[in-house]
Amino acid sequence: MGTVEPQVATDAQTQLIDASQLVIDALKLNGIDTIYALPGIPITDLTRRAQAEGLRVLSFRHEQSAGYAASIAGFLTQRPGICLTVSAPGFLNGLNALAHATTNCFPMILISGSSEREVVDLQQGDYEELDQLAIARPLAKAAFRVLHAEDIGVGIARAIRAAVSGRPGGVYLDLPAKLFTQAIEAGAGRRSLIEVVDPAPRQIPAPDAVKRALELLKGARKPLIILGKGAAYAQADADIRALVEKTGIPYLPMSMAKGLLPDTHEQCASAARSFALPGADVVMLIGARLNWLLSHGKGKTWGGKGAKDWGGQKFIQVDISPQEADSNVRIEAPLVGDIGSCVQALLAGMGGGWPQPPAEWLAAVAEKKKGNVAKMAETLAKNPSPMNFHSALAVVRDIVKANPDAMFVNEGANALDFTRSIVDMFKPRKRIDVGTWGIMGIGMGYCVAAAVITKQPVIAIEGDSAFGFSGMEVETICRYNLPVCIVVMNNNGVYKGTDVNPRGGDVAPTVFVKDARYEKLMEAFGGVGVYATTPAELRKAMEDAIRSRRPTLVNAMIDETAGTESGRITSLNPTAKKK
Ligand code: ADP
Ligand code: TPW
Ligand code: MG
Repeated sequence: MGTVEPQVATDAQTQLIDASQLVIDALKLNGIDTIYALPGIPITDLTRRAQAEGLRVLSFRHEQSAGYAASIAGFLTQRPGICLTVSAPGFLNGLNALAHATTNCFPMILISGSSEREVVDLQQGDYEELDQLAIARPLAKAAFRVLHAEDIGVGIARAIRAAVSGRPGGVYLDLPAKLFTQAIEAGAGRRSLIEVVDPAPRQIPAPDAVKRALELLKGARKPLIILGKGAAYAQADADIRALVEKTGIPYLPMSMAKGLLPDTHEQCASAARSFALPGADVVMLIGARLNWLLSHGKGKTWGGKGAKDWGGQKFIQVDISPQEADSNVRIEAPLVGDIGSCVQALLAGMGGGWPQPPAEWLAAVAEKKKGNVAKMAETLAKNPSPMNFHSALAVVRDIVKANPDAMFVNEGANALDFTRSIVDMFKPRKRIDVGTWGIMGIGMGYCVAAAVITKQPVIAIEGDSAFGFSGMEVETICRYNLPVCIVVMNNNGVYKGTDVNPRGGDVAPTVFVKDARYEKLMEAFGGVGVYATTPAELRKAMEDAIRSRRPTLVNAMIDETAGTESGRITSLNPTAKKK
């Protein structure tokens, strides 16, 4: 193309420091050690220089994966995950993840190079012209642009604070190409950098709010606790466990809060969810929103008479966002603060002893749970041919139980819903999945970040459709030789592989190539590919992968008739009938 990358380096003789160096130094000063990136104009050199300066620069095949990796890095570390992209198309590819981070309350900073502001604003058709700042703003918690090298320190400090303070979210930082041609006097440049002090200040709840919450809880006859991914994010694991155990209240973990206490915990009511929700009289939400994933706190799920009817539960909501309460139903006792401080205040307010919930309620939940667990055990014990979701997931369940420190990534429809209910998690922040939007495409980006951050083996249970959204990143996984074991639950399509086009010709929109050999994709880049048609083959492949820590893709052939439309959320599909 003949386009020349800007090449401005630190000039020792004239004591100048250039913009790239200032960006790198500002990130390092704030403890950021990894960048999830995809190089190109105008940030190619920045990626090289960052690497040369000791930052880990993980280079992806698509910005969306880099962005998802950054977003989950934020969730796992409480530091903003940094995604670095080129202008217009690269920025837009990363934008999906930025919006995802904001929606899921994950701290992330999308840093994108951009074109000449003067040219963009006059719409004169610059290389990759796009008004990126304006486009990012509604999808981000905050959005900033730095025009001058001396403002880089402030720009990055503001981006970090915005990402991690209060309710975390995605922040956009716009760095125009021209910025990278600037250099300023080195001493002044260094002095302009800011090491952010206390980026996510604790937020102590008000004593009267604590008292109100405890009074409501004390009077409950059928209390229930719901733990959400905000509780997992907060890293207040021991206190949360202490609170749950001290109260003796049954609890339900939301998807990414699984393992905050082991799913096998006596008080875990997951297997009795559809009994506990409508049955409860007081519900304490800890870092969980009453959004669609909790049926908005209304309707039949909650014992309401109609879809919009409130079930009559009284809610305590522990959340850092003062605006969250009353978003869907009345919150009797909002408790605003960071979860660590709130849970500590609740524990302190309880004093020495605390009345246990009425025995009838506990017995009823336990009874329901026992029945459902027994039913599930029966289903899991079957060994049908072809293999179905249950017989495959019985294997995955054993493997996770034997490797509780492994990270666990999960996306798909049936491949998601069955996995979530069958595979127990034993430790906090191990399960990372489609999140608030139920998006496909997080898979391989999450695998890379999870492996790099935790150094633990990663198990990814992927629908065959879900896998396709980020499948090319198996090259990234192989390139960095990450201990990732991908299991593609291959049922030949979206939800199932049996739809038929009534007119003949093209196959139905939900159907893929039958018997596709996904494992060969992994072999193409030097990883291990396994074609598995039985639970025994699947088990061996997963055990080998975890033992060897070699990148592995197991193509698990699942009965193509086994799934249901949209998995568990068939009812949200406006026109589908349950099949
Ligand atoms: P889930 O999908 O698991 O139900 P949500 O994403 O809906 O969880 O809810 C997470 C909630 O946790 C958000 O309302 C967010 O404001 C809150 N949150 C995130 N981090 C913290 C924290 N450190 N302290 C308190 N609340 C937090
Ligand atoms: C970004 C819609 C939800 S689930 C799914 C799609 C396309 C794939 C389901 O098939 P899969 O799982 O993965 O093979 P299984 O086991 O049921 O066969 N685009 C985005 N996000 C979503 N959620 C969709 C489309 C969807
Ligand atoms: Mg499928």
